Parts: sequence; structure tokens; C-alpha cells
Amino acid sequence: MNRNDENSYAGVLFPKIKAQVWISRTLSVIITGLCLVFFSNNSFSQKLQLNDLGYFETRGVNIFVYSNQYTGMFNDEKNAGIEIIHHGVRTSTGGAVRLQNTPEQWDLVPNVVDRKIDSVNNKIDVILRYNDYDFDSKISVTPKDNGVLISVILDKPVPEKLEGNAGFNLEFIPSSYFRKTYLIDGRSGVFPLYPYSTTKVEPLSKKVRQYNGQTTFDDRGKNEFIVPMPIATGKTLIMAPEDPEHFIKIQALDNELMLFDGRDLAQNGWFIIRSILPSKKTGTVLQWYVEPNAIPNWKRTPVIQFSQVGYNPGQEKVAVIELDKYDTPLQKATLYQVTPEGKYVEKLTANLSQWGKYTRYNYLKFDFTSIKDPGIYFIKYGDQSTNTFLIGKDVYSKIWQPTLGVWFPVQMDHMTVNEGYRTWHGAPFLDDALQAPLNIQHFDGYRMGAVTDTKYKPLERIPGLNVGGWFDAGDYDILTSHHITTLLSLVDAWENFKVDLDETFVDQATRYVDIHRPDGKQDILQQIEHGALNLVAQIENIGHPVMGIIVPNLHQYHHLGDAITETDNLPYNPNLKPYESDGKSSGTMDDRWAFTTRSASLDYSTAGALAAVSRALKNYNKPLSDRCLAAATKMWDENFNKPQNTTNQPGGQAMGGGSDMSPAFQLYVATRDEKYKNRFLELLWPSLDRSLSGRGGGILLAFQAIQYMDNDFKTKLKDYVIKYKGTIDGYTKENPYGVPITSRGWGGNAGVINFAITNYYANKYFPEIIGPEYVYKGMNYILGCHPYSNLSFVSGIGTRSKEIGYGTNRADFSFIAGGVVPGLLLFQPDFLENKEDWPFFWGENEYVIDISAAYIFLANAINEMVNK
Ligand SMILES: [Ca+2]
Ligand SMILES: [Ca+2]
Ligand SMILES: [Ca+2]
Repeated sequence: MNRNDENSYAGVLFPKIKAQVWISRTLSVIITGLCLVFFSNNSFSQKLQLNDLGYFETRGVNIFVYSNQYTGMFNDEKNAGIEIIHHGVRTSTGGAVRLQNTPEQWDLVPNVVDRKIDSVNNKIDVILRYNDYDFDSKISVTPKDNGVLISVILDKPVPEKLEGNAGFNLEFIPSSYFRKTYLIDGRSGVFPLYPYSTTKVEPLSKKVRQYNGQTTFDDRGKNEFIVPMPIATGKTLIMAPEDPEHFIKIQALDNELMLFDGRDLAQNGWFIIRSILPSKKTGTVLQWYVEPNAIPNWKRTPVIQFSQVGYNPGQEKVAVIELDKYDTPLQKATLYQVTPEGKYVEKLTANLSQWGKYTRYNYLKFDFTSIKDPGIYFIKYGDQSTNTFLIGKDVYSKIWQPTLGVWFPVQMDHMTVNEGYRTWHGAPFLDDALQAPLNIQHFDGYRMGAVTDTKYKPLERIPGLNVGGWFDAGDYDILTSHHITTLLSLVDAWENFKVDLDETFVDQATRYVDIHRPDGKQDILQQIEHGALNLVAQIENIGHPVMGIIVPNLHQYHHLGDAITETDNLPYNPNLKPYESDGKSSGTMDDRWAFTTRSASLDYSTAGALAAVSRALKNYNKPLSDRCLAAATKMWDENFNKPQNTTNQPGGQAMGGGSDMSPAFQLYVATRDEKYKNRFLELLWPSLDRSLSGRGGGILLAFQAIQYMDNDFKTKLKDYVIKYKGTIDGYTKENPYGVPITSRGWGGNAGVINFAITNYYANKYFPEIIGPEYVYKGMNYILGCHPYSNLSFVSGIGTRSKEIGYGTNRADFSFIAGGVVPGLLLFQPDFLENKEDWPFFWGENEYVIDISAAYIFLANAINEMVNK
């Protein structure tokens, strides 16, 4: 797979106004007292109304009722059900009949079988169903007083098997309640910063099964599981009464409320409020009154969005200001320069232009392109100032270095990775790998069919795989399709820009990597070598590339810690008992599995990547370069001449496979054999005709090919570039950033980077059609000029950036420098989010190798542009 938002808008992003924040906090405390009085008197009413977008709304509070459903690939992604957007921050999710006190990601979630928005009666009803238990429940939400009434209605009683397990749960994100208190029936408590509530152990027979019969818990053979006990119980729970932004009252009308800490079982767990459904009853079996406080006339603090890295003097410089819909736009903003004496000098006060509405906010633009003096600047809008950023000739010069010199080394599989006094991880997965068994649907998306497509028997050891490769993302699998795109980006960067950096020591013989330590070898070639080593090993030992290599057990997969401990690093030995070892092998079945179902598209795309790698490594590691080219041509020949070799002819698309168009191009450049060129051209033009979407693909490949083709090729391409410009100009009408924003399921930053890379090539070859601003737009977006916050999406890059990411160290609420996150997720119908106080949303915060490699290319491309 795969933020303190009120702080994002205030203290974290805008340190200059810390003092004001403190004052407003102090006022908040005073106001809170007033609010309590007001509430008890009901002297103002913040009635929630069902709006025309299908959710309940009042200023400061939105309640979504299954606007977003459990449809994600990774089960409970904490983005579905009844959800509360409380003063601009999504604080609550879930809101469903659930079968555990603290459901984990892979516990069963109900299907939504019906959802009715009843605007006449001002209510939303959903029918939830657990197919496994033939169990339906209706959830009805309707405004009442200053909150909502949530009812659970059953036509048939709770199934006997689920009695005592089925309950209504609503989950609150812990980070919004850290350092805050609660009252339950008048008894006070503090929300724990770290979980320390009581648990008990139950026999496995009592456990409600998890996803696919798997288990997230390693019971060490004891046939038991852990049940978290409530922190507190009562009828009325008051959360954060001291903080009007987070103050919520929950009353159970007939049942008892229990407060749980989901982090007892899983670091990504939330605070859970739960009532058990009564047994043997039908009709309305549960009612909660939920009243989120609404600050009267609340409006969200404007967010001033700009590139945290700053700007080249000659480039367009446009900040975007995001406004609450109740906010009245100001006419002007000001750019200040900070002098060497520490003084603020007004450089430009300019009128703001109104862009209009996008999602739920209004947008203004502040153009300060005319300011070209190098220096330190900040923007002031109203009484709010941004953090400082730079204007200078070299602002982009090193922004790719942490990605290549820190992030990629940390992701290196099968190696010990050290940095100064810190060891990121030991050399893991030396027990790679076993042939995956047949007919498997793995929880991370991998599949095995009815045959292995190899000479190995299910669970037989495949030799030679414990070399090279990267952890794909925040988990620790080798995903071959991402290796392919990553290698293509790295080779493209090497061939275009050289990407001169030697700050990593890599010793394959002793499996040792040291960060900030030159070894006389180009880091980018060392990374290309490392990725290629695993792909070549796949082909040489298996006969073809595999979909991926990953741990078999759920209780391993959620691993948080040193990668070396995800398996025991000893090859599996069936003659030993589980947890028994002879020092060289072990009886614990924890070795990773290779998912070996063969697909033509994966064969082809691997051939393309290895052909590209063979060029990059020719003068660096000739033997490996030769092996790469041999493997590439073998995969091409076996598919092109004998397509019956593969089980899945068109398959592998879901895991990133492609056709033979790009591989034909890569093989042509590597070999200059005309047969590849002819095939490439045969496929390219129809492909451009079919799928000119402006989101890369065929046109990017065409641009990359220009230098290897004749002049007619470029001439013929021109018409497509004109059409492409029409497509990308359309984005300026879609959103104020002028980039393609996609945001459901997984943030769309990869698409934005790809857009900017395509524009770089377009500008390089057709500058009269595509100007350099089309490249900067994409980069500015990644570096902070985007909705929701203004943090750079590249950790450690820019004055302020993502300091909380879904890296392998996410349980520490930390980051890995140079990693690029996916960005914004859209919660239907109108809420974009990228949290900076909670690392566990993979769709928002998970660093992945392919986007990070593409970023290295883009950053180097921009440097070439500014240095021209
Ligand atoms: Ca994965
Ligand atoms: Ca090096
Ligand atoms: Ca093992």
C-alpha cells in the first residue's frame, strides 16, 4: 500500500503568527466557558441542514453519511461511513455496525446495500450488510437540536454468533484529541498520547474472522487473540470540552457508551466510541445523540499556497489563496523581503484576482512575477504572514538530492543501510523466496493462478532472489512493475542530465550502504544497478519476471520496525517446528513468496526497463549490463515469436504492465536494431490517435523518441502537440492550479509530476507551443502550491514540507527525507485532505519508488531549464 490540521493553518505553517495563535487559544479557553453556558441555555441554534450535496451542514460542522464507502483496495482505509468534518478538519470516521471493539484495517467491513437521502424528512438512511453472517442493519441519521440523532434499526435480531460482538462504532482520529480531556458521566480523563489501556486474551474460537481468513495477530501458536477493554464507560461522553473546535457531546439514549483505544492492537488505530447492540431485539435497537460544537460564525483560516522551495527570478510566480466560502476576499496581498538586518521591506502590494470556486473553497491568485531580486521573502494576506521562501537562481539546484541520496538508499532491500549514527535497517529478506502456492489472492493485490509458470513446486525455494531491489513503499514488498517505471525514470534522468551525485557508499559484496559517504561511484548508477539486480535475478532464476515478492502472512505484512525482523532471515525448513531454528534454517513459514504467474505485458515492460538499464550500466558494470540486455531480448523474443508462453496474455495491467510499444523503443535505443524501431512506429501513431489525454503515455514516449528518429517524425508530431496543449490548457478551467488533479483512492501527485515531465519534453522540442510555465506549474504544485495546506509534498524539501509520512518509520510520526507523498485525497463530495498530524493514510502520505524516481527526473529537468 500504503495532519494537526488546525496547526497546519496556523502555527505549523505560519510560524510568524505564533503569538496570535497563542492569544486565540487563550481566548478559546475563555470562549469555551461561554459556550458551555450558551449550550445549556440553547440560546443559539446551529441546526444542521441536509444540503444539496447530500450531507448535513452548518457553519463549522459537516456530517457525511456514507458519502464515502468501504470500496478501497485495502479494506478499512479510515475514510468511509459517518464522518465529521469539524471546523475544517476531518476528525471522525467509521460510523457503522462493527464486529470488534477496535476493528483493524483487515477486520470485516459491511457493504452498503442501500443509501437514501431523504430531503423531505431531512435524513439519510443506509442499509449495511455482512454477507458472511447474513446480517443487515439500517443506520438512520437525522438532525436533532444542535446535533444529529443516529439510530440503528434491525428487521431481524443480531445473529446469534455475533451477539455481544455486533455494536455501533464511531471512530475519532487520535491526533485531534491528543493533549485534550474528556468527561464521561461527569468523570474526567485525558485522552492518552500513547496507548496503555487494559486488554484481555480470549481463545481463538471466539474471534470473528478477518479478511480472507487471515490474521493480523501472531499468537505464536497459542490459539488466542487480544481483546481491548474500554478506557471508560458511561451514558454521556463529552470530548474536549476545553476546545471549541473539537468539543463533541455523545449521548447513548438506551445503551452504554464505551471508549476504546484502537492503538492497543494497531498503531494506526483510532479512539473508538462503541455501544453493543442488544440481543434478540428488532426495531430501533440503538440511538445516539451526537452534538459537535459549532463555533458561531466560524470560518476557516485562509491558506496561502506557494512553492516552499521558492522561485527562479525569471519564472512566473503566482500564489493561490484558499478561502472559506463564508470568507470575504480581500482586495490585495503584499510580498515582503527580509533584509540582512532582519527587517521586513514591502516589495509589492498587488490586487488579487478571483479564480472562483473549486471543491468547497474559493480561490484568489496573487501574482508577484515582477519581483526578480534574489532574496528571502514572505507573503502577507490580511493579518496572516507565510513562512519565508527564496527567490534565487539556484533554488532548484539540490532539491532532488535527498531523494536520490537518502530516500532511495533507505528503500534498498537485502542491504544494511546506515546513516551516521543511525542504522535504518539491517540486511533483510536473505530468506527470499518461496514459490507462491496456487490460486492465491494476496491481501496486497498479488494473485496466483492455477499454474506456477515455473519449474518450481508450490512453496519450493527459488534460489538467487535475495539480491537487489527496493521496498516498493511503506511496506516491504518487491513490486516488479514499480521497479520497471522507477528504472526507466532513473535511466532517463541519467541519460538526459547525468545527475551528478556521489554521497552514497554501496558495497554489494558485504550488503552495506552508508549515506553521506562518497565511494567514487555515481549514486544514480548504483541505484539503477540495485534495482536491476533483482529483475535480472527473477528472469535468470525463474525464466521470466514475477509480479512481486512479498510476505505471506498478514501478521507480518503490517510490520513496523527494522525490515530485517519482518522475517527471521533464515530459509524455511519443513523438518523443524514453527519458531524452532538450527541456526541456519527455521521451521517458521515466514519467507516471502514470489508470485510467478507469467504475463506478456510484464515480460515486455521488464524487457524495456532492462534494455534501458543495459545502456546506463555499459561503462559502469559491463557484466550486469550484458545480462540485462540478454534478459531483455530473451523476454522480447519469447513473447513476440511465441506468445503462447504466458498464462495471462493481456494480464498484468492492474499491476502496471503495458504493451510492447515502450519496450520496442527502449530496445531500439539499446541495440539500434531496426526491427524494434519499426514495431515502435507501427504502434505509436495509432496509440497517439487513440489516447491523447494529456496525461503522459504515448506522447511522452514520442517526445523521448525524437532524438532517435528522423526529422519527419518531429514534424508529424507537431499536430499532436497542438492538440495536447488544448488538453492541458483545459486544466486551468478545472482548478486554480492548472494541473491535472486526481484524488480518489490514492493521491494524484504522480500524475502531476508526469504532466510536468511531459511538458518539459514538449517545451524542449516545441517551445513555440508549450512554454516553460507548464513545467513550473506542476513542480510548484508538488512543492506547496496545492489545496488544503501549503506544505511541500517532498519531505525535507522547501522551507516547510511533509514531516509526517507513511514511510517504514511512520509509527514514529516521522518522515524519510526526499520521499514524495501521493498528496490529496478527495472525500466525496467536496473535501480534499492531506493530513500532517497522522501518518497512517497511505493514499495521502505513502512514499512510493516510482513517483520518487519521476521527481528526480523532473527536478533535474527544471535545473536544466533554469540554467539554459
Ligand atoms: Ca506493496
Ligand atoms: Ca556513490
Ligand atoms: Ca524465514
